[in-house]
Amino acid sequence: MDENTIRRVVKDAVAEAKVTDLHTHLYSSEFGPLMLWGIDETLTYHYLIAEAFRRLDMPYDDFWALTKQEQADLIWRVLFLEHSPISEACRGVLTMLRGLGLDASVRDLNLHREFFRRQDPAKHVNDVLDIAGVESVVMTNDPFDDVERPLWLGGIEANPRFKAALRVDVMLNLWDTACPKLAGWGYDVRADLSGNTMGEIRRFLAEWIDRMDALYMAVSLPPDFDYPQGTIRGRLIDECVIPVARKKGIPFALMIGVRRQINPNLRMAGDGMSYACVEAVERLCDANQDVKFMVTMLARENQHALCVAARKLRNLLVFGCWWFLNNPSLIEEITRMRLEMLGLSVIPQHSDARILEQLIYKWAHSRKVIGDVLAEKYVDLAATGWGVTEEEIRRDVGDLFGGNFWRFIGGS
Ligand code: FIX
Ligand code: ZN
Repeated sequence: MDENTIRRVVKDAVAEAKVTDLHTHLYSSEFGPLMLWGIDETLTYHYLIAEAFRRLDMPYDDFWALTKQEQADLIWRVLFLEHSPISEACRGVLTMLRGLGLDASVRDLNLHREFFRRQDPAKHVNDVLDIAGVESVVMTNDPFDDVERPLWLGGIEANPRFKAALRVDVMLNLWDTACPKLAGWGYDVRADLSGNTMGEIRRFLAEWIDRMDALYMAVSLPPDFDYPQGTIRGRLIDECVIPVARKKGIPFALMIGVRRQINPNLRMAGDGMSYACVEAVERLCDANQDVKFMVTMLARENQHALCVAARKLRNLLVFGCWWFLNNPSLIEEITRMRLEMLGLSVIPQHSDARILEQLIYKWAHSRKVIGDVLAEKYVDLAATGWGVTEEEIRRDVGDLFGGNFWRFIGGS
């Protein structure tokens, strides 16, 4: 294949790839109020709230007292009408509208609202996944959430394109909150972790993995996360999460580097980040080589060392350009580095979408960048005399956008 043909083949393969989106905060329509969708939810996404407050001088509480629609109107005004919406999160809203077949040049938000009012949520879910080229998404499922928990206990049957992941943040990061709740649900646990506590937590985790059919367990962690540690979190990881991951044969996903609530006035938009310790990931993966770990880190400065760690530890799967890294310039840099250091044995991206329609823009934008980087790599490869074929390119692209994940977790 000549260079132009390679670029076209890669572009087509990436555009047509059916994605498994391994970390989102989405829910299907069966979850009722947990499913977030539509233009007002999209405009009040926490990425946009953070950006809007840079343009607002109103007291924080006045903003939070507004209805969702009023908040969306305000964000639309300050971020889209009063200044050109060039940030990644703003551009994403417009890519999303265009992807849905709407006129992205329309300035009147009410015209867009009309479209969303006409949609039936259950059908709309599948339509949006199809438009985004997403085969399935993995949710973030929290048994400590008072809205979500009863739905699972009631035997909810979710849209089969929505897979579960058991989120263990409350247990690992807020033990003082988790312990009394577990006790209230009948588990014999104690605040100081004595007695039957560890066995009971293992029972709790195993029961919820079965109930949700969870593909993996997951946690987000602060930058000072270390391993091993004799702290409550350290002990819970060693004596509960890892043994259960081992027994169930499912990975433990760690998302490292978030500093929660550096400005609590911004509520969910108030989280920051910092540089974290890759050596902790290395020690964790080395000490537990029979357990699979999926890791993403929030600091750009951690990405190179994380690649090196993955070169040494085959039970470590590096995934995604998380949150503040989910911007074209950073995805490009990080994807190029990962392909150069780890070949095709990575998962270049996840969406982290919270609002259904974000799948459209997050995947459109990421596909473009990943496709360009990948094409460059195949062109370089062809220049060595190694003949690349369309079949091989499609195989590789399929692995990056889903196959690697399913193989890693031991599925089909
Ligand atoms: O911990 C997480 O899963 C983070 O992705 C979220 O907490 C964060 O708010 C987010 O939506 C980032 O994209
Ligand atoms: Zn997330």
